[in-house]
Amino acid sequence: MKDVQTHYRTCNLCEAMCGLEIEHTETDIISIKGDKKDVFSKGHICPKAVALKDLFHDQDRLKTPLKKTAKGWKEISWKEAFDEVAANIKKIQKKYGRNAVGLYRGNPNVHNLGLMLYGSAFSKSLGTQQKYSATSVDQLPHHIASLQMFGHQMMIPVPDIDRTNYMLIIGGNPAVSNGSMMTAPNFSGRLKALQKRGGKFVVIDPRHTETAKLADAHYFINPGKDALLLLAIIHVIFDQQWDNLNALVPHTKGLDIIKAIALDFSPEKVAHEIGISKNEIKTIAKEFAEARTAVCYGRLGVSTQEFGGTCQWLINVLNIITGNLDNEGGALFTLPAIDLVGMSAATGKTGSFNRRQSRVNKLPEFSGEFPVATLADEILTDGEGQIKAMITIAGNPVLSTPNGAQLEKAFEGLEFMVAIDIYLNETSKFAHIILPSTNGLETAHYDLIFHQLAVRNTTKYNEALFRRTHEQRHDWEILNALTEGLSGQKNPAAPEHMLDYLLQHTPYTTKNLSVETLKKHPHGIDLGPLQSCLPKRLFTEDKKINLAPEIFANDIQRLKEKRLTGEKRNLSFTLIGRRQLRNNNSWMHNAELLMTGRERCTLLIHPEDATKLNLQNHQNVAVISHINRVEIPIEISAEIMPGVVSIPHGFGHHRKGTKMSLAEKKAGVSINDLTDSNEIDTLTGNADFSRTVVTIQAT
Ligand SMILES: Nc1nc2c(c(=O)[nH]1)N[C@H]1C(S)=C(S)[C@@H](COP(=O)(O)OP(=O)(O)OC[C@H]3O[C@@H](n4cnc5c(=O)[nH]c(N)nc54)[C@H](O)[C@@H]3O)O[C@H]1N2
Ligand SMILES: Nc1nc2c(c(=O)[nH]1)N[C@H]1C(S)=C(S)[C@@H](COP(=O)(O)OP(=O)(O)OC[C@H]3O[C@@H](n4cnc5c(=O)[nH]c(N)nc54)[C@H](O)[C@@H]3O)O[C@H]1N2
Ligand code: SF4
Ligand SMILES: [Mo]
Repeated sequence: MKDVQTHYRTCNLCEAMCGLEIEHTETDIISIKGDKKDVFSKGHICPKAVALKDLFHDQDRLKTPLKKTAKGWKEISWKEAFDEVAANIKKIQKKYGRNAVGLYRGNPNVHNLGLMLYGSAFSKSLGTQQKYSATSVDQLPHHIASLQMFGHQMMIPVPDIDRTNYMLIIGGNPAVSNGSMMTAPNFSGRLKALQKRGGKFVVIDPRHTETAKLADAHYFINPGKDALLLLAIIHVIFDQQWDNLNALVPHTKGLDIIKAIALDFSPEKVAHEIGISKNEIKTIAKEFAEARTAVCYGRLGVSTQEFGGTCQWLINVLNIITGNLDNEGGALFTLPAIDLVGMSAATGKTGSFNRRQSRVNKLPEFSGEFPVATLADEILTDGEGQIKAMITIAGNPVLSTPNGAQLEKAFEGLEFMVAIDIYLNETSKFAHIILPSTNGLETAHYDLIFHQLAVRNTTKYNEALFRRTHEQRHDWEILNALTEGLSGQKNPAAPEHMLDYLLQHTPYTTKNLSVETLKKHPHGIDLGPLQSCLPKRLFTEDKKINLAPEIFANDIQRLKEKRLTGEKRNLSFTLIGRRQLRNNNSWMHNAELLMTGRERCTLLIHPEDATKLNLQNHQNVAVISHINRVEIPIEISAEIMPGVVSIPHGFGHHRKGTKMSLAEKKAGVSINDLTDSNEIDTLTGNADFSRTVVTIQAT
């Protein structure tokens, strides 16, 4: 028997930061369990963590650079790969200008210390304005609301779930997603504890989700109508004079403006559109206002919709006018050991919005990026500034961004593409060179971003479990080599040294935090519950919270116009997505442990709708949007509201030329072959995944 050791680390898969206890030998994983001593997660894990073993041992995982040739993929040396990438990028930028190279960064970037630390130097070495990321199919509205109201894009209020008396969850399904923009390992356990101490939580969702099943109340809502619901709740609160800003009174402005705006949105006026009765809306408003402490939390379902920006603004407004912002049991701000907000603000960098517009569709820039919904247009539309080469880093936009088929067409025509990715998948297959990095277990881990969003301040660092082989490279080594190839300069420091430097500037000056200290605490160090920090941590110029930023106040006109035009409905359905416990966006469908059991890529449809269309459970149907058509089996369930259907995102692995053998066998279809890249929240540029109209036909 080989030497068995135990390694403790944080799971890098989702935002929950669960501590893991991994038994292993020098080369193999024996078991993966929750780390009961983890100061934050206290032993909680989900099935995905156990699949880290499958990911690690996956035969399809790439380890050496690949080059596309006429005879197929060829393994090449790292030196050859780096040289060739740098030469091609330089050639294209010389010929067409710097903006001819596009960059897309996917979700795992924010879970990866190396990509976080070396990403911006690499991006600078490209010098392009054509930058994109998964932010604009996700949380972009949160950042813009924070930038406008609190003066910093990363000042994201975090629900104080462990102390609140009432939580209103809109468009989030944390029982499955484990929470997002809110790091709270064992989210469901925390919700149950809330109920146990006499509190209540309420869910607003077009589907009776796994979270709704635990809730004290659940209301179906017509997709995309959340801005109206929030305005109606705010209307009732002002109308009944339940508003009370408490300690924030001297630190806010714009109260009269938001009051005047809400005046037009009484429950009587808007309830029929929302699909929640006026009395129910009044009940929600009353419960929220009367609770000793309350917090509203809105996630992906309200961010990726036509008025996503407005929704996130109004959620903050609701928390503020009921005196719950910056208050125990309401929404609080974190103070992480590495205080990215404070550090960036000290150098004058608080974020940016709409400094420039995208070339083709004139969409607003955010933090140096354009909305990814317009990426294909920027590649396919001729003219100065057209993208001729692409770099993707840990992203699979073919499956994860709207109108994936259009993006495939765009990628196909590129002069050069490079993918930094661990798989040959639906996106990386278009690359001329693939640069595969090490796996999560082969790299050191520190959550720079998720400590920033956590419901408690903790800090934790883990070394790599397995040493990389000589043929492999870490993500940070790849970025560093490419940066050097492009700019002649590389970062002399290793990630651990950079981390140490950041820890030296910690606000926890008495804790003696350093990488060395953290190594001695493999279960993490607790830094205490979130605390009130305003007005000290307001970064607006006048040091006031802006309750009615101009861009949002003006957007109300668009909301009103939209209401007047209305929508025609004729045996058509609104298509929404759904997350499943054993998926992680598009990239974990090759893990055996997660792919057992019945078919998961199905179209959920309400029994009444199925009867109307004369459909039987599990039969195949064609789902048709004005963009495309897919075929998929149906699952009849009263869990979804009538008039709405749902397909999980991240499937569609039938495309030719990939190397993910298990995923290909359970291919499913991609919801983003149906979604339209022109359907966006025009204010923020975020993708709108709650407006896709489809018809359904038996096949
Ligand atoms: N219709 C619809 N579309 C959606 C959503 C939805 O709900 N509905 N959700 C959206 C959301 S919230 C998100 S975040 C996006 C995600 O969008 P993306 O980030 O574009 O997609 P992922 O599926 O996360 O792809 C991650 C890629 O990174 C690779 N990878 C994994 N780990 C590593 C690593 O350590 N290093 C490197 N170099 N590569 C790695 C994987 O192989 C995969 O190719 O999808 C969005 N798209
Ligand atoms: N198991 C698993 N966990 C994950 C992921 C995963 O793929 N799988 N992905 C991770 C990522 S990248 C993210 S961003 C988070 C997302 O975390 P969540 O936001 O919690 O994830 P979703 O399950 O997409 O929840 C969105 C909810 O919004 C609902 N919804 C859709 N349209 C509307 C609407 O118009 N109004 C309202 N009120 N609701 C609507 C949907 O029915 C769904 O229940 O999850 C993370 N965790
Ligand atoms: S909930 Fe997220 S962080 Fe926790 S074990 Fe599952 S995938 Fe990992
Ligand atoms: Mo996401």
